[in-house]
Amino acid sequence: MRPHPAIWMTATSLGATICILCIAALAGAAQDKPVSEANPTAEISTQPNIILLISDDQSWDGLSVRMDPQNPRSASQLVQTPNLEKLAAQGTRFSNAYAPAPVCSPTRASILTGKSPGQLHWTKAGPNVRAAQGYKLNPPTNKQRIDSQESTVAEMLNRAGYRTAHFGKWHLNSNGPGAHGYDVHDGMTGNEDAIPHKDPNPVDIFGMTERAEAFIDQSVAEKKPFFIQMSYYALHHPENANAATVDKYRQRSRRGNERALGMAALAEDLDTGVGQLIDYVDQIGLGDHTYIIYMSDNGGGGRRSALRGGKGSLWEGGIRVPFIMRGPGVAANATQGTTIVGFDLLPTFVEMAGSEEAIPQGVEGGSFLPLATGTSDHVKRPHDFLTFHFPHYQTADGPQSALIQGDMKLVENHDSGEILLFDLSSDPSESQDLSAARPEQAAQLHRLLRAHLNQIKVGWPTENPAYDPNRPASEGWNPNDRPRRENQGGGRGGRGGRGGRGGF
Ligand SMILES: [Ca+2]
Repeated sequence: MRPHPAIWMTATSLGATICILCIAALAGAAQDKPVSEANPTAEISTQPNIILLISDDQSWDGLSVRMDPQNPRSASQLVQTPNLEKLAAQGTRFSNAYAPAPVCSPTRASILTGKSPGQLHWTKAGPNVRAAQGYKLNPPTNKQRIDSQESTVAEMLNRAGYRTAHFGKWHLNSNGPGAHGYDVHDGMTGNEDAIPHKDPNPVDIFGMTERAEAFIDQSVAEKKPFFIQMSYYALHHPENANAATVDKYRQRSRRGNERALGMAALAEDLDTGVGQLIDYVDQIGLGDHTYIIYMSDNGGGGRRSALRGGKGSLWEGGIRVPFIMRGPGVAANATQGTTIVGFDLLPTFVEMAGSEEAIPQGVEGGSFLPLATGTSDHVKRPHDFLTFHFPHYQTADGPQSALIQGDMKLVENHDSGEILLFDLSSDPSESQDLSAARPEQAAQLHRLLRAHLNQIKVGWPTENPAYDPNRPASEGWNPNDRPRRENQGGGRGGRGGRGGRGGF
């Protein structure tokens, strides 16, 4: 049973009072002032704390929380995530939240800068294909570097007075988190750094929690607001899941293979670690004063997914992700259907911090804080649509671009030249292409997509002069990242490869 929001409010208010009294007692002793006269706001920053929790490769329907309460397929039947159920009861879930990219690093670079991966020219996580590998199109250059002149969200919060930390997977090269505004961090880590962490600390979930708690303690001691980004390695390396959790899922599922059981178990281990951190925040009385946001870096997908496609494609399964937040003024047990995207986080956090600093030029996102607190029904961005650009071969669909405006989504498959149109409000699994029935709308959205991508100067895939349609493309360039032509990842949605499940 989910806790009633009112009960939680009472509990955290009590915790907050106790904590404030503790801090005030210390301060009061120093100032020789009765505790009752101490002003709590003088002891705890008036700026709220922000904790961003990012899971890795977790599907929109990969939690036991329904991301869309009206859609029973929007939650996993197998995985149990009781702490995220609690977070959803305490806060607002966003049913239509998108990762900026269908793969890891581009999403992370986008969150950091507020700009889309297409604009950053960082659109692929793993190695790019080359002309010699025989694909029809050559992908554009993939930068894989954050320019030092980019103003990151951590730098902006830092300048607004925050202590900032990054724990877990960085995966962005560029001299590590310390070079981009994070005061405390784990270094220039990647997926491989999770491998040594096994039961009882699978993929460092609980180690990350401990370091975050220590960072919170230090921030409280320094009387500074904090921003923590928890970039979990989970669900990578499911073989590292705690043995007891795997046993539980072996009992729950008779048909799952070891990898599937490991992933389900690791999702629950992650939920446990997330729950411990949130509980700590509440126990020390910062619950009312801290925004907590949970999302995934890209979709997962799979044969039983409610959405079409998966990681490495711009179908909903690749980019639509779980997204839950709670915090001061955020409605409890609420659902928000307005579309948001990962590059909205920078302007959102800057607004949360009350920063006066101007949003950097080129930022494509807007703050969704007014949406979460019910003071507006839309996100104020430079444009009233979102674009996605993945000009690479990773799944059977090949290079794609997409645009979402309102309920409508347009997908362009560059290899085949197909243009597809979907109404996501009635067809979230993208099973019904409306482009033939609504050619004018498809043409108009396609023009909008192309014009915007040209405006932000994305790299386009180009014709491969060495392409021979009678010779199959080589798939040996990366065993973890090759297209999987055999997959039908879309469930009801039909075609849509699932994409590489390896290191990216
Ligand atoms: Ca990922």
